[in-house]
Amino acid sequence: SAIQASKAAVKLTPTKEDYQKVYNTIAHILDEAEEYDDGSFGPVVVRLAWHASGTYDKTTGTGGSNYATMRFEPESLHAANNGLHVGRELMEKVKQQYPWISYGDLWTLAGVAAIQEMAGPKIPWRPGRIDGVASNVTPDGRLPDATQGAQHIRDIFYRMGFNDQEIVALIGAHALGRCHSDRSGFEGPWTFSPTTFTNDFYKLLFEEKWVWKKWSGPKQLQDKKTGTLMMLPTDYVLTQDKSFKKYAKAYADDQDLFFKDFSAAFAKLLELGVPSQQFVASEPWILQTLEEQKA
Ligand code: ZEM
Repeated sequence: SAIQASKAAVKLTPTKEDYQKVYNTIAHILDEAEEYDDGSFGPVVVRLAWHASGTYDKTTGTGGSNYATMRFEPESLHAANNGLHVGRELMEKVKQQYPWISYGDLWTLAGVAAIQEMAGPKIPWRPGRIDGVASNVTPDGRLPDATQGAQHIRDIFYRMGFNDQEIVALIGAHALGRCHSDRSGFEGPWTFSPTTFTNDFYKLLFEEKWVWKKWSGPKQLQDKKTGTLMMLPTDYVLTQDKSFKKYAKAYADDQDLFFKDFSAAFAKLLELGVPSQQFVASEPWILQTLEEQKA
């Protein structure tokens, strides 16, 4: 009918329910990993959301997740982003199903879905990012270099507007996933459960004895006991720097505190550089896990 035709032509603003559908599609795709890594695309998608957001510079207001500039060269080719084509290609499938979502919203929502589906805390999230153009790409060097020390970590994360507590909470995401020698040069997982979000990263940092790995690759640490776990030099700094250590110890001792602080810091990270008037909701939403929706 004419009414149906005109209705179809009206471009309706997507609702929270529409984004929950995208979340659900992402959640199912994360699980279709089979032979890939530890059986989940969750960790690489968390890293995609982080690298899409962590380019933010508070002084110039440039970078961040708003324009999804990692779609373009040279940002897609920056060494820090090695391997993230895996996450971007997965999200392309979702984009085809929901062409109305912006890439920035899609990638950050995927990070939220990955954390929540891997048993992590709820991450408040709302849409509003818009797609930018190639001239919006950020310069190389805005993301952290794992070979460096406390000063570098502070330089990078203070530039985004984070404090020491938030820095330590965010790096706890290394409970997830692994390093790949063909991506970063480093090798191995941080924890024994790389597809479950826990505070094990901090526990292991303090409970295990860490020794330098003897190999031809970049300097990294391994646990003395099994030799199967790893820490980056920047991870180990969290036990050496007085201020970082205070928070790392607190998160090792209190998983609830870590979940609460990680959620707040990660939600903040995902909104860096997005002008507040672009957000469609005045407050971020809490989306449900697949498990919760079964009830
Ligand atoms: Zn990471 N990270 N990261 N990180 N990261 C890797 C992997 C993952 C640093 C870093 O150089 C590396 C944060 C902070 C910092 C994740 C999440 C978050 C890898 C291995 C390196 C080298 C890449 C590879 O080889 O595939 C440094 C130096 C950081 C700060 C000082 C923050 C903040 C994160 C999120 C909140 C995740 C989930 C992974 C695992 C990716 C995967 O594919 O398994």
